[in-house]
Amino acid sequence: MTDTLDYIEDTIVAIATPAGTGGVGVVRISGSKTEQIARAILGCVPKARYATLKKFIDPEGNAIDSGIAIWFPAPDSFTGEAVLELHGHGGPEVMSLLVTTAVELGARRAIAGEFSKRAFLNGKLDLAQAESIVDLINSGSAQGVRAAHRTLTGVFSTAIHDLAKRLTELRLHVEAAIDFPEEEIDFLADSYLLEKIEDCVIRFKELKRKMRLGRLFTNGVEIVIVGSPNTGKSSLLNALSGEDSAIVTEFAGTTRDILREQLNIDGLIVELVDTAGLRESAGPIEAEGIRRATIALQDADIVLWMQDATCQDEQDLNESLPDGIPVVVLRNKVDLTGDNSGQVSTEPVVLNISAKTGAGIDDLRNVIVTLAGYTDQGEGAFTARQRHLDALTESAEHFTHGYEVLKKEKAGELMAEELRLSHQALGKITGECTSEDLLGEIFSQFCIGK
Ligand SMILES: Nc1nc2c(ncn2[C@@H]2O[C@H](COP(=O)(O)OP(=O)(O)OP(=O)(O)O)[C@@H](O)[C@H]2O)c(=O)[nH]1
Ligand SMILES: [Mg+2]
Repeated sequence: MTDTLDYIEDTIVAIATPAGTGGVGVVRISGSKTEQIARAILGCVPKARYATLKKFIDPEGNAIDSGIAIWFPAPDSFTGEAVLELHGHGGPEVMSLLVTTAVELGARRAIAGEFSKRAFLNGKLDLAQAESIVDLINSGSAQGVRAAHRTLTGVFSTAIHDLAKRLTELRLHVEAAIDFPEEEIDFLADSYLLEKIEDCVIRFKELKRKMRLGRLFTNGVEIVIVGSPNTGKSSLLNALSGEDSAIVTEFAGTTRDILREQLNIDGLIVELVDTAGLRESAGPIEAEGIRRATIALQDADIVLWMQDATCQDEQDLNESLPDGIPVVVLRNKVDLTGDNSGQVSTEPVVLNISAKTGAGIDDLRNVIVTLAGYTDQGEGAFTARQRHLDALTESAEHFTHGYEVLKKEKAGELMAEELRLSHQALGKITGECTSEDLLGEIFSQFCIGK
């Protein structure tokens, strides 16, 4: 922890608003020297948590700007340290001069995520809450914003703490029983114990379901359209996005580069990828396009396999598709065949569509939302990340293993140990049990000034 202590002694400064020009720009300073820096720049320490109009003065006594200063004495600030915010005019040069002035007065430029890391280290936020700040800022849908905000306010962390509390109670119960070795303990006749175990099993399942959904808010889903040339892949990209982004022609082999469009389907963020048509005989440029299409397929969460419904001998792409990824077969151009549009089979999922007229496209949207596992959870939804899901899975595995050894071998000690490990894995989510390396990795994804 020496690293962390050294690191937290510095006073840090950064521009908190985006780069470029704007009506207002904010410079934030946090740390033990903030009070003396405030005195130098403002001539006084402003009244705590009040917006005070002040001149901002450099060390030579020249006024840089006039604006609003807000002073947050420790520990009542975002970072838990003394913080000064200078709201000036949002020009790059003004902002840069304010930062340089703070540096001359003893602050150092903050690195990415440093303010949030301090908030975490000072117990203002747990790790899941701190991560949700990035998710909130980057969110691409209104539902995602609300879910990230719920995580920030602790809805997700409370669910984790609640489960952790139940694991502790179980562990104490099992440990208390094994403290009396002279008595023959029949754990499986202990209805209190069995009820608690059952309750945890349900909670693990429910949390996993909510976290999978939560991960959709942060990651979205990647959907790759593949198929033979000229089947209408690019037309579908245009139909789903409502934009004329991809070139569509009647010639096979039109698309070569990978094309990406971001969509928002009822709050589900989708990265839609259009690729070159897959075929054996292709020139060098198209062959490169096909190679890229094959690579794009490896990252797909869902594959849309485009077929031309007017064509009898559709080539079989099964070999090229990745294992275990849901595939939706789309029979396109049904405006020419006269077939009804919409879903025609569920196993495999097959839909009749027309990228040209838009028939069946709404059905496709519904299928995508269902396959992604996305449901509008309203008030209950929160954001989560793969890291959180991995920790929950690890925790659930220890729990299940503990229960199994209890059932098979009546081994209370082993159950207690597995419960301890299960609890410890949960702690990784909120950061009670996290290495310095992981913290570094997490906070480096933040922007500077956050
Ligand atoms: N009638 C009809 N024509 C369509 C439909 N979808 C696409 N087309 C036509 O089919 C031709 C090929 O469409 P694209 O969208 O370029 O097909 P693609 O699969 O992207 O083709 P490549 O990029 O060459 O692999 C164009 O002439 C489109 O207008 C449809 O639903 N109905
Ligand atoms: Mg195309």
